[in-house]
Amino acid sequence: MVVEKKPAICGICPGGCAVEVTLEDGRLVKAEPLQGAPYANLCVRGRYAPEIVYSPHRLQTPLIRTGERGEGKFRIASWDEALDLTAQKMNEIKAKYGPQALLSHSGRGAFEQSLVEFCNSRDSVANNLLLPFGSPNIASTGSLCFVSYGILAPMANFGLPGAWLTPDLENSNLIVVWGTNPVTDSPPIFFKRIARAQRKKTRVIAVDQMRSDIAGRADQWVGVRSGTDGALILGLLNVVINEQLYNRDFVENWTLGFAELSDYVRNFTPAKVESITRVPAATVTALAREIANTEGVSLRTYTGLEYTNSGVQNIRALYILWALTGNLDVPGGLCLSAPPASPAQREKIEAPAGVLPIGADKYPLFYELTRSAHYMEFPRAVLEGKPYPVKGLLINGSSTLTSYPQPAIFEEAYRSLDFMMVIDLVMTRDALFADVVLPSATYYEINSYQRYPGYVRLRRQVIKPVGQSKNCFLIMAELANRLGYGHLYPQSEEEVIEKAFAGNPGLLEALKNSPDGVKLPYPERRYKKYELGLLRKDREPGFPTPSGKMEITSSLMAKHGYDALPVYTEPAEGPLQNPELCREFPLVMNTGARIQSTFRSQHLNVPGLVKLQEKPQALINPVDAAERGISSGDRVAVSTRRGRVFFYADVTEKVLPGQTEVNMGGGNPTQVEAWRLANVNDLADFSNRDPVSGFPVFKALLCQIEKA
Ligand SMILES: Nc1nc2c(c(=O)[nH]1)N[C@H]1C(S)=C(S)[C@@H](COP(=O)(O)OP(=O)(O)OC[C@H]3O[C@@H](n4cnc5c(=O)[nH]c(N)nc54)[C@H](O)[C@@H]3O)O[C@H]1N2
Ligand SMILES: Nc1nc2c(c(=O)[nH]1)N[C@H]1C(S)=C(S)[C@@H](COP(=O)(O)OP(=O)(O)OC[C@H]3O[C@@H](n4cnc5c(=O)[nH]c(N)nc54)[C@H](O)[C@@H]3O)O[C@H]1N2
Ligand code: SF4
Ligand SMILES: [Mo]
Repeated sequence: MVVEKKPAICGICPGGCAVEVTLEDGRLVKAEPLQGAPYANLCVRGRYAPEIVYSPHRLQTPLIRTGERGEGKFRIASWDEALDLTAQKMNEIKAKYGPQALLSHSGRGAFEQSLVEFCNSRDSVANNLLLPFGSPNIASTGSLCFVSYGILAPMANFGLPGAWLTPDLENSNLIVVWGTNPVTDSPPIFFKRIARAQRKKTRVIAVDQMRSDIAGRADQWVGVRSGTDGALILGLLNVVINEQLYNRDFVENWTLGFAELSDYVRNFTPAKVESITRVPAATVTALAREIANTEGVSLRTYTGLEYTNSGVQNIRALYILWALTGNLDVPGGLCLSAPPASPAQREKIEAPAGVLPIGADKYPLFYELTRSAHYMEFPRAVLEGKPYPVKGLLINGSSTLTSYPQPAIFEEAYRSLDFMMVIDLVMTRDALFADVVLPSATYYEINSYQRYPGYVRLRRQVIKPVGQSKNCFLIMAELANRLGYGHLYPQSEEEVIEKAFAGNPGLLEALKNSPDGVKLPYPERRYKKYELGLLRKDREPGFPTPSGKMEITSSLMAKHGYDALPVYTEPAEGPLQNPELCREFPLVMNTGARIQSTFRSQHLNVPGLVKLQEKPQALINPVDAAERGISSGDRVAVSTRRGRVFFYADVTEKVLPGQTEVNMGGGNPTQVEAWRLANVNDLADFSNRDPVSGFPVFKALLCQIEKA
């Protein structure tokens, strides 16, 4: 047996951790962290790489549907036949209904670096393949992830995307982690940095609806009712303004709308905030004082605040709190830094003129800033022909029927399509509805590259593609070829790499000779860039907003008819708005806080990982469990107005009394039974959305839990 060990990049998710792999006769048997290398990590999923890449559930060949949609009957096809059929059906739809009748959706399986750099639209993570075809309808998981916190809120406040906002954790005197659990980030870079700061005795506060991993490790956990962070933040602002703890110079010189904000927050007294958020009034006051009086407070937030009725506004309020307390772009604070530009040489791909993507009418700010279609509007387009009919769908690396609310509505749309194609590693529920299913290789099976902050590596193929699977970049490029515009995309892995470093050929040479990667010069950190003219294109001081100020009253929001102030809206389905409903469904329901062993719907068929948590859980406080005669491990029915799904109880003080956290990810056909039958999104609400982002309210709903 030939045993070989070599450095590699983990191929399980786009995190790009540096690993050392062991191969036995060319077969991957082990992945370990690459000792001493930058970005050496190995999360629990990465450790099970061999089981994941050689899973018996991997798709081996292209498939063409022979049964009814959803039935799961397919025949094996050749790549030529499957791709020819796809191109033919796309052209048929174009001839009959126009190119805009085709829509694409890309997801968490499609974030590999080369795809991101060559196939994504400039403004979002949506794949741009359909733009040259003539359709503006490129959608992605941006319709329910990242865009609120990463684009809409920071653009409205600062005129800058969230990629610019980087917490200066190393120099902080206080780190606040709000609505994110960096322990499950992939790779866990923020967690490592926070843990390092904790070893240096930096204080950490976590604001979370439950005692998450990071809250458990923090000095203080502020437990909040899901979806009410907006009220809490306005309460903190109330204290900061009343006690004049804000940074006067920043307010006077760099903000728009401070007077209106002062007026608005007057109602959010600590006592009132307690009644809304469950955070004791004394904690509200103390937290406000601590954030305002500590020099250098950094903030890390992510998805926890995105899924409530005023998600975008709440996140805006949070960033405003940081700026007003003097913690924006100062040592140890929330800094503003331009992400490094990519030297990749990609063709210019423009959106077709004259036709807007679906969703642009309902979510105009989302459209203006992402230039992509809103997938929450897909069922309306297919089933009602509004704003115009959509007849064809291409999905790459996404499991929409486990990730979108009320999947039955999406299934009905999929049944009504003229054509549907899915590219994935495994047979997803989506794929059951597709006419053509194409097998993707994992990132362990491809050649590419990975960029990190201050560092870059080549991704070298570790094993040959499993079965007939292919690099999904090349699948896209080949499809473009058949549609007559292959010249817009690199057509081989060599060409991908060549073009990725076209702006810096010396770097490519260096990379070829250094399997552990190359360190890049890292720009020196400069603070208060708004004073130095480093934020605006015209080099004038200020922010790149229409007023040049940080806009507390946002002109971008106002332009599209939204409140200019970061106003709080009570969850549409919550105990205060719906006391009637609350009698039947008394528990505040949160869904989808990450667990270590899965990545959204993925890996729930990998024995080693499933063993870590065999069943999908509903977390319930001992007080609520006792009232219902529920013990840990019991099978329980979780019901909402929309439906009833069975989970397994975890009785724990990690959740507050009256609240529950329900696992997300179940519902796919290849998963182990307990998970396959537990799609939490059957309980979510398709119509209940944040009107600015269009994101579903996944984390502020009402439910009942009963022993099954
Ligand atoms: N109720 C509730 N719903 C939620 C959430 C929640 O918190 N609560 N979270 C939301 C969030 S943040 C997100 S991002 C979405 C998840 O959005 P999705 O994109 O649907 O996420 P996954 O379930 O990870 O699906 C990714 C798919 O890509 C496939 N895949 C993996 N690697 C590759 C590859 O290399 N190539 C190809 N072609 N495919 C690959 C996987 O097999 C899997 O089927 O769910 C959202 N839904
Ligand atoms: N292992 C693993 N890693 C993943 C993923 C995965 O599925 N598994 N998913 C990936 C994806 S798609 C994404 S988008 C990122 C997301 O990364 P994160 O945003 O860090 O996601 P979570 O780990 O769920 O952390 C969100 C936290 O917000 C809390 N929360 C929920 N609702 C509220 C609320 O209303 N208020 C407050 N204050 N807190 C709230 C939850 O309890 C949870 O602790 O993670 C990525 N990394
Ligand atoms: S975070 Fe992603 S890239 Fe890193 S070890 Fe885990 S699965 Fe692999
Ligand atoms: Mo996500």
